[in-house]
Amino acid sequence: MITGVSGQDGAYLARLLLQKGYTVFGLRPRRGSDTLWRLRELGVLEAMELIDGDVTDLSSLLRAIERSQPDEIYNLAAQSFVGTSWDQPILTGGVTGMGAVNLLEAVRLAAPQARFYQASSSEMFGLIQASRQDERTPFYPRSPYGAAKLYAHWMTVNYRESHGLHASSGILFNHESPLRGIEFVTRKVTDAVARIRLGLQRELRLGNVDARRDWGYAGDYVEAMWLMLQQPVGGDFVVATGRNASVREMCEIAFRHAGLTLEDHLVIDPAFLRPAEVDVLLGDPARAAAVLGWRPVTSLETLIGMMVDRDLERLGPAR
Ligand code: G4F
Repeated sequence: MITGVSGQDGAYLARLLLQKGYTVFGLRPRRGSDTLWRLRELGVLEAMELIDGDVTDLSSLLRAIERSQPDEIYNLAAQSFVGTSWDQPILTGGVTGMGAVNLLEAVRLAAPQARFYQASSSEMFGLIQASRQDERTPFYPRSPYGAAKLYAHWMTVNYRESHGLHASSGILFNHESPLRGIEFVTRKVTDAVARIRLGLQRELRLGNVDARRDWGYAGDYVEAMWLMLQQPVGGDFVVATGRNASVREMCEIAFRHAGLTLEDHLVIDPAFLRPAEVDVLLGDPARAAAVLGWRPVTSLETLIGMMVDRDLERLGPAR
């Protein structure tokens, strides 16, 4: 059972589990407009079962567990846009923080044998306390989102230690793909590059282009989630590439891929600056490599190239 199944990671994870022969149930909150396009794009929508429910509603979680009788539960549901979390801190706390606790409580009550995955985030490191962040690095969240994720992370650890749940926390660094939402910087850039290439747009307006992120490919990262639940006991794992780049460098890769020059189009717009910034993230995935045998395979250049190509396809005349 996957919560947040209509998001980027939910779609890739659903595909991975279906390929492995799993029966996949996805929890679907009845909010907003069409959120199923990613599942359609990967061709997995018809192969899985959606259950109406929401991580903010414990009764719906208990019902979903009763319906799906899950062996593995992946909690990917969140208000996951960091920028929005300053405007909606209470909603973010409710969905991203308490939502995880509702699900842990539902698992404890109704499916204590099930294995549980919590989508933790490198945003919890925030104002970094070590130049490379691993499972032992102290946390210092810098956004309401990071603080909510940290609560959910520690509650996952607590349910493992207090109630003996097989509960794991994947501390994933930024991970992107052609299915990334347009509100995140990589997809905003690759969509803009495609529009500029096709003569549909002239400018790309960004905030802090000096921020550095350790960017990987979401398709690689869902493998790590699955591997965590195949271990004899639950644990915490950093999932990252071990290499970072600035937003500006990532933009240069995207523009170069399309035969364009960044300087001709970039406009720095203070409207996209955040009240507090996470300046640098750089993960150390050594434990995931040693224990899970997991390694990232997709470079930033390949990833960004793939995203630009897909956006050109989406927007191009042959659409
Ligand atoms: O793409 P972003 O919005 O991702 P951010 O804030 O790092 O968060 C993502 O990764 C986390 C893992 O570390 C996840 F937990 C979280 O859910 C999400 O997936 O921004 C990346 C960087 C930031 O420093 C931001 O200030 O890009 C900078 N940036 C500069 N201009 C911009 C923009 N970000 C966005 N979204 N839009 C801009 O115009």
